[in-house]
Amino acid sequence: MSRIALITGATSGIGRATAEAFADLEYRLILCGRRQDRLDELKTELSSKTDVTTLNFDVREFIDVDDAVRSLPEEWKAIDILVNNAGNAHGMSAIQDGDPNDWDQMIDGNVQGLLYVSKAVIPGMVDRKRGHVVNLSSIAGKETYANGAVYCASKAAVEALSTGMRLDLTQHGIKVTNVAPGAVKTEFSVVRFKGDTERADKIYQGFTPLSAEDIADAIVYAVTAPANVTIADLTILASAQAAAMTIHRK
Ligand code: 8X3
Repeated sequence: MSRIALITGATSGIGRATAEAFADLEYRLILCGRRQDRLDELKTELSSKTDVTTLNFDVREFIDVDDAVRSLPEEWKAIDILVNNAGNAHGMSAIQDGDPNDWDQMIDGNVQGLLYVSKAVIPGMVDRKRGHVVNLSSIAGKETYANGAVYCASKAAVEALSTGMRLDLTQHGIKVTNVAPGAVKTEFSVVRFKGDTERADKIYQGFTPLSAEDIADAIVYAVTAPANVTIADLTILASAQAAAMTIHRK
């Protein structure tokens, strides 16, 4: 039987590319996001390849997350793969200038949200004694850079959660993969810079950044590894990138 994958933040960027790659594998897809129109559009696009259903919730509201996952019909409940992709950067400034609302969005979305979806999905995996959790961290979870303290802290938390989940879940037959991308050209920087596309575009100038599809390829590698192999941690940088903020630009 085809595997069932639940992807958060599925309507854009890495989430969308992962949904498309999983559709090519004919995985049955539970696409999650906040924008029903975009979920519907993606469902229509991918339905020619595989079974697709959608769940509309904000990962930051545990009750909504839990209700949505519980509402899945019986034939969708046995989730094999959870891709904790939803998350974003909000603002980029020195700590003394940071906006607490931005901090809330990053901590609530990237950390609490990941936890809430995990809480709604992982107990079923434990009962079934199988599953694979893929957490989207970042190079920012491995190194902290100036003006990014809170975003980096939120991704450092994801790193710790991936390790902690692996410690707790391995004995239950569940794999955990931590994926840490570097500079990926998606809506990420536009969101980080609050719609300032000029500032966002500058991030990717003078080199070839990663694409969302590059990261989806890595996720496919992890989830298709043989049963005896856990891809624990993948750090993926653009070829011109030596570290988070060390990029060789032409
Ligand atoms: C996104 C990568 O380096 O902009 O998580 O923080 S970076």
